[in-house]
Amino acid sequence: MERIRVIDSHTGGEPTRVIVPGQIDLPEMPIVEQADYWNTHHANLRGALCNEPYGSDIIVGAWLGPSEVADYRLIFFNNVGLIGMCGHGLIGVMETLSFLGEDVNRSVTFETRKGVVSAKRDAETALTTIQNVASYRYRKEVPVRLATGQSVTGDIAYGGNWFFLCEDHRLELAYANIPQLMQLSVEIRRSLESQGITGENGAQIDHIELTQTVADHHGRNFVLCPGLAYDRSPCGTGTSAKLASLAEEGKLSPGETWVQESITGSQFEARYQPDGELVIPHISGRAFVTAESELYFNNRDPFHRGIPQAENLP
Ligand code: PYC
Repeated sequence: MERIRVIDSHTGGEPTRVIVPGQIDLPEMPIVEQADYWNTHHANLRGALCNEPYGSDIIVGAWLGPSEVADYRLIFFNNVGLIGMCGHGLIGVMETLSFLGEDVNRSVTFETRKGVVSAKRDAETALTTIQNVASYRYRKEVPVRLATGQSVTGDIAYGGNWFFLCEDHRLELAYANIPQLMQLSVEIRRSLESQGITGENGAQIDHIELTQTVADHHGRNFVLCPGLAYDRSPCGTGTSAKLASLAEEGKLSPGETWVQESITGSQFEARYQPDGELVIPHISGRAFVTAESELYFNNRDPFHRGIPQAENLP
């Protein structure tokens, strides 16, 4: 029977499941190829870690390994495949490394598929601040027609993943409205695909971020993730995309704090420093370890590879 040790945490309500390092060796190759190898050769295990009955489709998984350019190599994944960068996940990884006895009260570097990022966890406050990949707004106020007849507009921005940031959705971003928010976000994503609206170089926009201003320098969001679960946290890469849009609009200056609140009420504090046309996001949040487990995969169990999720949009 195969056994895998994992540490679970949540960041602002959104779970991260870290495979305890050293259990799964991947062939030495550049990170993009190595991540593809993990995604294809270990697809069953990836699915089991992020699907019922072992977990659920809201889990973001993390594999850590050796890197030649950073302290760790870090591959993020979920129930339907790989995730480029993951802000809440990086905060969860830092909390997990601290739990495992690593010194993370220093700048720790991680090689991700989208570039090298870094993070530091303050030992006194347990607050982790990440420095994300360079982020930017690609297109402003792009109109999208929905099958329902409604039209919405949104900015297309990159924050380690591609986002469509929509403010004119006409829904209240309230927990009670999650079914309607889900329906609209899925509809927007489907429409982006059918109308061929993409990120730069044809990149798929696989995150939809509905936004709402709460107060000066304070916004709320609802983020639909690639596996069609919504982010319980304020979404680190989505917050980075938002910072890029705000910076382009001249609504947030370098070093000023933006409070990004999630649909569950959890918050990140975010700032940026300019880098030419791009912004370098700094995002602070807290994670908590929820479990240290050994998962048993008994091949006589018909669900030992999880209950598969639909790979495509419904
Ligand atoms: O925090 O960047 C994030 C994220 C991406 C998908 C889920 N969370």
